[in-house]
Amino acid sequence: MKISDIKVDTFRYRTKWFRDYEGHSCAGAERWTTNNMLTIRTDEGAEGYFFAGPSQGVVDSLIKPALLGQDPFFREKIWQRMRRMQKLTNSLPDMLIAHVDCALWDLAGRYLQIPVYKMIGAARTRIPAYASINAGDDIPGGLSSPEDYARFSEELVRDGFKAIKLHTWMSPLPGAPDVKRDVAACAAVREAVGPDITLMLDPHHHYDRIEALYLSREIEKLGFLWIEEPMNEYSMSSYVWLNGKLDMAVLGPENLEGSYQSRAEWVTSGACDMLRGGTGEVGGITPILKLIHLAQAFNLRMEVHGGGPHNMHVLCTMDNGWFYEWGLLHPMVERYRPFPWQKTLYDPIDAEGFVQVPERPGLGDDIDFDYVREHTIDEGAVGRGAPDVY
Ligand code: XYH
Ligand code: MG
Repeated sequence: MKISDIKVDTFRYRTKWFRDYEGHSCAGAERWTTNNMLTIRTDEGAEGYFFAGPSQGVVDSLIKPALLGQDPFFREKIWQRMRRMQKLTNSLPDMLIAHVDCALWDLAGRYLQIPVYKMIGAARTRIPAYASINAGDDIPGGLSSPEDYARFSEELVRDGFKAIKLHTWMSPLPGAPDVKRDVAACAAVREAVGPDITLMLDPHHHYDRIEALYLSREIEKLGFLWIEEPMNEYSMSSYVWLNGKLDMAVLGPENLEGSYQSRAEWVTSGACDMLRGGTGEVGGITPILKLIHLAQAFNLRMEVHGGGPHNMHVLCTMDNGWFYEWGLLHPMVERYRPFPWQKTLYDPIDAEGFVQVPERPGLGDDIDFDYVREHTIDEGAVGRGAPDVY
């Protein structure tokens, strides 16, 4: 079987999410935006899909020359080929490689009629989820104060969550960031939900060492499980420094480039107690499996960043990570609804706060192909793609 075509459908949908200029997800008035459906097809008619994929221009100029005519089961060969191509182009970041890799896993699972997690080797079918609260804002009734965070956390506990992670106020929001305000939000949430709910913090990502240490020590007193990305992750020695001063776990790196190789350096340098990386940031399912195994070799927990089908499947192949990240969540955006291009919600949480992996073949996304067809627009009108709100 050979890869015979790679296509991108850009389609419109309505959403209450947008991104500020630093890239953070924000809630606001409903508006139109666009998303891409990447389809990889073979000469035998097998197909695999991924959403938020690259534009057709990148596919035509970079992905097609590397993939057309290849056996789609040679995922490792294809992944290493794309990785090598990165050296001489800036149009192929790890996130784009991830989209191609995930579509290839989806294709293989659909062709073999087996869910991806079983194709890899299953460890579990249910995962405890944490509610991942969106970054703060200045919207009354939104996430504009510690009290807002407290009220919203109580709602999330009523929804079934046993664990909650806060993203606090970030630049470019006026007045942000502010470590004291972050601590106030964390204290208000702890007070509201009590001692039995697991709490984590993912604050502004560009604090300096002193701010990061102060914030970490304060939330350590509040019984938080981990601090995530309080400083720029390119400075690994800052994280070695911070980690050496805390009892609480430092989780990272989330957004660092370099996939499993840069993360291996964090592990051997003692920059984190728990490893981080999402299927998207590290370049796909193929490389994240290497990271999960690396973490296992060092007796480390690995907390996968983000939700969605691709992350759910890898989480079900591992026993060295706690949580599925359910988010992002905001009090003014309806919760637990599928995206318009999905017929059913991929990851409903049950009364015990768990999500269950779907048994459909491949990545198991219940795609509404009619919706995509009816809302497809011309290439050239391509926007920034779907917000990362899984
Ligand atoms: O808003 O900066 C942010 C967060 O970083 C968010 O986008 C992201 O999904 C995350 O870090 N989750 O853990
Ligand atoms: Mg994070």
